[in-house]
Amino acid sequence: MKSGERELLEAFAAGEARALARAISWVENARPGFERLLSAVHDRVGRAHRIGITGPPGAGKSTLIHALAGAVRRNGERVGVVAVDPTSPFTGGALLGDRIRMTGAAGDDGVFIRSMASRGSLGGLATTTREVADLMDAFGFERVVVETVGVGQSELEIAEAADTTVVVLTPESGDSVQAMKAGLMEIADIFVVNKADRPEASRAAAELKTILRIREGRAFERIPAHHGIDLTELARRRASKAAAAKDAVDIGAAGPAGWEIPVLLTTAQEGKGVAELLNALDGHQRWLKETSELTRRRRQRLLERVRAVVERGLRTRVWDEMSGEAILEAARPELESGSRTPYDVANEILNSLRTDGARGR
Ligand SMILES: Nc1nc2c(ncn2[C@@H]2O[C@H](COP(=O)(O)OP(=O)(O)OP(=O)(O)O)[C@@H](O)[C@H]2O)c(=O)[nH]1
Ligand SMILES: [Mg+2]
Repeated sequence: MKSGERELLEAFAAGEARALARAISWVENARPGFERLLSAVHDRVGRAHRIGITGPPGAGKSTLIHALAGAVRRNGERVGVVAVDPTSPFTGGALLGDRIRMTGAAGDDGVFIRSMASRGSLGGLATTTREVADLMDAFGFERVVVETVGVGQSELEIAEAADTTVVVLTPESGDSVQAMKAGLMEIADIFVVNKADRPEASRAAAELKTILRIREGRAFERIPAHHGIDLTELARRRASKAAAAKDAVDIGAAGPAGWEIPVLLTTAQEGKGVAELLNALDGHQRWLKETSELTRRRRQRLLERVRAVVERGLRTRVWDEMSGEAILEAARPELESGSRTPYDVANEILNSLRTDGARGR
């Protein structure tokens, strides 16, 4: 380990917020040694309650997280927030300083908010976001909240990596239908209908409850995927929950220790319903622990992480460290004239990985 890394780790272990910010940048930019850093803090990961907050653009996720962070702070807990910036796909070049923000009362280092550019992440956005959440967890925050817009595969992956996933909708007509299409029904542990100050909020919540009931009832069927999102695993997860669901008569599934997905109403702007949300979050965390679902989810995530890091490593080796780009460049004329196929060239690149590897890189 290099001396810079050791220094950073010491400051990190001492709880210096600046060290956390630096560690996050290190990981986000995949600077040399970032995986050593993550490895070094790994034994401190796993204490935080990881909360994913997702939903359509403008649903009030950030406002809600702000209010939630306040409530968490009043309980004496500290909270880290990772916001995956959806609205500006070209913020990859934004100054890092702009993307670090400490909020809360003056001098309150119990809330740490970090936003991430949603494009251009070297090792894949989902993995990097999880690693940033790991850092916050290892740093000692009791709650780590990840905000993502609920559209697209990688956003779903991010939300799925939480212990507890909250899907935030609004009373707008069609929100729940959209959520269903986007695969949000399968990942939600808690539903929130925000903007409850608007008319139709109760109606929207009731509608959502009806949809949930219908879906729970046929949770064992394959649910057709939209937008190329693979719902198989999600459906399996939902099915295991349904199998354990408490209210057998109500949703047509049996089992003792189930989690009934609550549908809550909030007015994030006014902080209304936030205490109830925190309650539901605590309830879900308890349920996770009591049913050893937490252990199951975390075990699965460990395997996923190994696979993701291997894939990232391979990508880096082929394209950055080895001759992948050079071979591709050399093959370009033949590729363009049609005398070689993409598969042929790809094979050459893959074979070079083998020979380079054999040379003991
Ligand atoms: N009427 C009403 N407006 C709200 C409420 N909560 C948030 N808003 C407003 O809704 C808008 C979007 O809020 P955000 O918190 O930025 O929503 P978001 O889901 O984080 O948005 P993105 O991150 O861009 O997807 C803002 O203008 C908020 O002030 C609420 O409870 N009632
Ligand atoms: Mg937001």
